[in-house]
Amino acid sequence: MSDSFAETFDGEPDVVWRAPGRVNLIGEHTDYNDGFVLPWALPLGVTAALRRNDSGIVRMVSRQHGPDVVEARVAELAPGSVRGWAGYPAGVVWRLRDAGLLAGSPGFDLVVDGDVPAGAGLSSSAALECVVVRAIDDVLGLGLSGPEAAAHARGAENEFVGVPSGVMDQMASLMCAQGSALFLDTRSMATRQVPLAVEDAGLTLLLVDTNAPHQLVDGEYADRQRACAAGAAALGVTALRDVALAGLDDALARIPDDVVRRRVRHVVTENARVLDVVGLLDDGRPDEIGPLLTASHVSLRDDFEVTVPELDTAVVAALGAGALGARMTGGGFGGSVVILARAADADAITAAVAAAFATRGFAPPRPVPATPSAGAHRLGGPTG
Ligand code: GAF
Repeated sequence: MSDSFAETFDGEPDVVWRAPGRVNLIGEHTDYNDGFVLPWALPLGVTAALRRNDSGIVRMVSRQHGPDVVEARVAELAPGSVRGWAGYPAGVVWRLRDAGLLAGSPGFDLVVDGDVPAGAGLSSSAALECVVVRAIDDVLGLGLSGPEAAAHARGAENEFVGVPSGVMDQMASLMCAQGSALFLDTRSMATRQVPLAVEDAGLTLLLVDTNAPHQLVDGEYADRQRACAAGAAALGVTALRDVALAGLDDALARIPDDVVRRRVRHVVTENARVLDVVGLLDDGRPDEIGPLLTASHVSLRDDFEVTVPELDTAVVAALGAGALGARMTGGGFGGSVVILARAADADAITAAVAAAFATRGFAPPRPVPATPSAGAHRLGGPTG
């Protein structure tokens, strides 16, 4: 990274950071309902080389979108003022500026390089936001906590770029630890690392990008947020997190709108499934979580209606080839599936998914490396 930085800007970066993409094991569309999530960090991510300059200008280059340098005056940043990939780092700078954290009006020279496939539901944008937050935090000595850094990264995405989301992806990118999933309570922001030692049980977790084109993602996501808010309002609770599974039938009977009722049912049952999966992993029984993963997919398909034929086909094909459980992961409307399998069945399952896609005339699916990896970390200073 120092080489590409020097090619563009002359000299060395002050710091080099890396932040990963994520895959969510379970807990989908729960994070904007004050609920529970259980993501882990991918070995894929975004690396950023950053140097403070004192020009008051942020200069940004992406190895995936180069060679043009995108420039913006820090003082003039406003939502929508920088578009495309550079909107994410510019949004982070805007957010930190508005929080009063950029005293002395610094600017930054930034080179980013990423390998998280875009549009695969694996949080390439969160990785980009988070690596920039951490690099600036480091250079300026801000001392941001994980949740503070995540709030700034999410703020950049929601308010500057204008894409709605919860906080799961940013927390995962910042706070996951190697070998573990991150159990996050998005209400209290309490976190706990849950070891994902599935290999010890002869199991493996597969990740497959369906390559399905995203459709209407932003509008549909915001629509789901509105339905959940309507459900909470109808039930007189702060968030759907407050609806207990034991009282779900009574709660559903008080919601007149069928669509809102089904959205509520997904969120309440999904939160319970996360807790059950965490309990089984804590007990050393990872071979028993499969049915919960599959139940999550069915709920996302039938009640939350965020799957597409490619996601459903991948899940059915994986289960038909012996997977213990399978589900879509991320926001849906395309993206990836996560599959729990016996290690010995992995190749047959991957082949079965590919064959099912060929039969349906879908673009070939793509296996993605998914070893549980470290959250955001510093790679180095001038020599990094
Ligand atoms: C997307 C969002 F960015 C997350 O916050 C989360 O809501 C997820 O969809 C669904 O669980 O990745």
